[in-house]
Amino acid sequence: MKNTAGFATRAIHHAYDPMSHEGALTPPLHLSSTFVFETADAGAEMFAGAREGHFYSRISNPTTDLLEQRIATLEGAEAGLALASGMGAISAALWTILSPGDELITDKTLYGCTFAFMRHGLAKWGVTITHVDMTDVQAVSAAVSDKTKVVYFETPANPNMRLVDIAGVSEIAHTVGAQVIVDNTYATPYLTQPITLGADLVLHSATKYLGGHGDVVAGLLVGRAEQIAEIRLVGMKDMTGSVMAPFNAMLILRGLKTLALRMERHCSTAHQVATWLEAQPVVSKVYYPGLESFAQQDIATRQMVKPGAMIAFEMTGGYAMGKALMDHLSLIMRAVSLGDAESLIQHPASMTHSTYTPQERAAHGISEGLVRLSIGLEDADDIIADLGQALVAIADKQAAPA
Ligand code: 4LM
Repeated sequence: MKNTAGFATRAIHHAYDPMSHEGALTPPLHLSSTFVFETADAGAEMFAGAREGHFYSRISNPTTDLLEQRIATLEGAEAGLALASGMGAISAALWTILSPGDELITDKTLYGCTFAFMRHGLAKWGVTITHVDMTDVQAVSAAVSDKTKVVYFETPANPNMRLVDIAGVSEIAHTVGAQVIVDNTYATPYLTQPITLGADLVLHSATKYLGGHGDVVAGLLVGRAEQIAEIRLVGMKDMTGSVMAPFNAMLILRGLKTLALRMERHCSTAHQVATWLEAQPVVSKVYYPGLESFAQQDIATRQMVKPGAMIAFEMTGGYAMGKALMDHLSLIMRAVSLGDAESLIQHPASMTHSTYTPQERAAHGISEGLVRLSIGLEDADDIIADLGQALVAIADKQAAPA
């Protein structure tokens, strides 16, 4: 298969020839933890990096290797690395790159555990963490200096859907020699490929859309081959041991085969639900990059093929109303995580972003009343009907005499 094949074709076929595997259509699952050396010298050469091949599954494994090649081609990167979780990818990469005294500049909005890892983890080891509003490229320009080693952000950002101009911020970061790391979990490579826009490293919580079925926790990282090799041997092998299990790699390889199809459906349903939500009088604000009302629509059209399937919204009755809505839903599941076939709803301030203090949430633009909705693969009419019946139930309760 040619490397110029389309996204869906590469997601299904890239780097695998059944005829080299007894004709098996589906890539075999290699559970072996260790691999036999042909001779003692061959083993020594592998340890010295002078000979290619697998020798221990904390370093590499044929099943995870195939997944690493697939995610690299889908992101337009030289190489990929499979890790135990999204947090494993983040910590392995940052611990490899940063040293005490370095500065990491990051956006104000980050997934709660990423924020906690930086604030309570990296800072403890002498790394300066500077939060900047990266929706403002000028603010990034004013913040970077020769101490800045890494510029890190999510786009769209979890949970409030703020977008960061990947090309603009990358250009600024590179003027001071800093590396740009983008968490592409919300967009997936189907919608945005940050490497092609100037980013140096791209990571995923593969737990989400890439796996796609809510049955695996996993992380992926892509970038230049030399740097990925360093993160494999330092951040993954020695510092964190955050290795993806081969079985999980197989589940993600299966998920990737339908990524293009699923994203098309996720996006078209999300557009319908966001439009419906915006028309409800008790919904005061909807954050979805596909809506005319979305403040950064220009960036969305520039760097996203479609606006994705994550929606955040606020209600006129604040969190009390949001909670009542969540408790009256029957199809949409109350759960954290995202990107699954099932639509999921959660409250960032008390759940995924409870790692921030209330003061930090206020300073970082994460409002207490925000509700987050991950649109699944159910029929759009059924998702809307579930939200509609919950709104009616809340209104009935409010109208009922005490
Ligand atoms: C959630 N998120 O939001 P692992 N990067 C982003 C994420 O949303 C997450 C991670 C990294 C949620 C989990 C409960 C943008 C996770 C971390 O969970 O370590 O695979 O990924 O609901």
